[in-house]
Amino acid sequence: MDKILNYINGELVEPKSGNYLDNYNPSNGKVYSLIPDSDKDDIDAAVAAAKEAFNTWSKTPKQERSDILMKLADAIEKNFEELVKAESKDNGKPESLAAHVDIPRAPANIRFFAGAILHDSAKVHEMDGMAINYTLRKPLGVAACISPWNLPLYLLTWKVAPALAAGNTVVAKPSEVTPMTAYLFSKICIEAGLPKGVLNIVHGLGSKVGDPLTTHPDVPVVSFTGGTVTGKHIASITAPMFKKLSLELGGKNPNIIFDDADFEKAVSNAARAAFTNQGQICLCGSRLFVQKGIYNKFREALILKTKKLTVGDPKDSNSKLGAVVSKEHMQKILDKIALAKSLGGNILTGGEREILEGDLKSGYYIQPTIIEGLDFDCEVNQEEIFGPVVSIIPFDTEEQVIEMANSTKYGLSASIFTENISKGHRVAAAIDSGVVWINTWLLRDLRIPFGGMKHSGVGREGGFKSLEFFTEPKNVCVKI
Ligand code: TXE
Repeated sequence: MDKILNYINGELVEPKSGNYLDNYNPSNGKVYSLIPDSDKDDIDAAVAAAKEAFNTWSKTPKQERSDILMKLADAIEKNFEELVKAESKDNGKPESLAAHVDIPRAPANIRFFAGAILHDSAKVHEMDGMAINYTLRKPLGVAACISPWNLPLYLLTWKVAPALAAGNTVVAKPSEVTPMTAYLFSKICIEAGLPKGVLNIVHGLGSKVGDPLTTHPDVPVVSFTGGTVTGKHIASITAPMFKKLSLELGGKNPNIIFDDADFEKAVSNAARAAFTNQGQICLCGSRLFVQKGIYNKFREALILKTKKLTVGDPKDSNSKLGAVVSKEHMQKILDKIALAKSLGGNILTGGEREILEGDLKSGYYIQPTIIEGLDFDCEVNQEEIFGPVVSIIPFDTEEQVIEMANSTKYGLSASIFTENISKGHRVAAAIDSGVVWINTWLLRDLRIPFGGMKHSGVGREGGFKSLEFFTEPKNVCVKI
């Protein structure tokens, strides 16, 4: 059985305790590899290696850092097929999705920041001929990058790339639920000649590895993407240590369809927003508000479209949905569907575990599910489900839908579908969320600041914001 190893100081090493955890393949529910059950000792070794490497890496010229990162991106592409299969096997998602989204995005992230670091610039503030102020930006030191299981390599590189480009060294902790692509990435780093200690990857359980990492005195900065509860915990333990913190957390994102929307575009985006990656993207549109004039027609079109989405073997290119990430997560989603029913929700399609044949019969598959008839403020419409489940809610007026859209504690993203430009802009401005799309969903420009309001997070990453986050500004005032 494959044994995943930690990547510390340029080498692949066993956890110091010698202990391992089982790694499951969600498509068939079977254990297929072992994950290091690392602890504080492994984190201490990784932070020490990163601290030592910082002395050289932070002083390495930007062009050289950029060249090394570009090589890393090329090396990911050389291993594309292997990474696609590994991401799908570890996470349950269709290989076709990994091949179109997750894996291509990893080298894109790295190249973006390898380029951005060469084109960064600083402002000068002149004081009426008396003085000039300028701001130097210095890397912070050892950065902790903690990433989740839904887009494993994509989100790992989204954090690691800007941290390294800006001159920090990194200790990364991938999710214990999906460690395989991070392990392959560590082999790729060795192959591409990344200097030792610059990036270290320690595998293992959330709190057992995460707490020693986030509270380590030699780690001044923490970038975390994951659940809101974990984010709250990390904030509570790192704030008294005055660490720099970025939190990308959950979402309960509204997708708002007005009567005057381009109907076909709105239906297909609503299905995409609800079910892509089995609904396991923090940006998924899980609350679907449809204006009453088109409600019935829209509902029927969405049901039809959803019924055509094949749940199946992630290896099969016809499968639009694969397995959800774990048995526990599957149960959590099924419990939420049961709760929806108990609250009076009507299941328009789906609602059940999907049992596939043969070797896949113990896999964690759930039918894409549409629920109607729930109050906008009930638990199911307020709490994140993070599965292939969408709740459809009719509305009358613009004011009413804004109020319902803003009723949750989250504020990550929103989509609005209307052909009325003024209305689109007006509603976008009124929705409490960090990202708003008009007439589309999940169109990402890597230059824009990305992140959420309210309980969806703290801080923004993306583009030069990420480079700012992973550096400390120092203002210099020169009297002239
Ligand atoms: O996430 P966790 P879970 C949401 C989604 C999901 C819920 C819980 O609703 O159902 O969160 O998922 C690491 N110190 N999202 O429990 O635990 C953990 O090992 C440091 C939204 O799987 O937050 C993993 O690497 N790190 C989300 C990472 O945190 C700790 C994506 C995320 O896991 C830690 C995933 C600790 N004490 C889930 N405890 C998004 N925003 O996209 C755990 N971790």
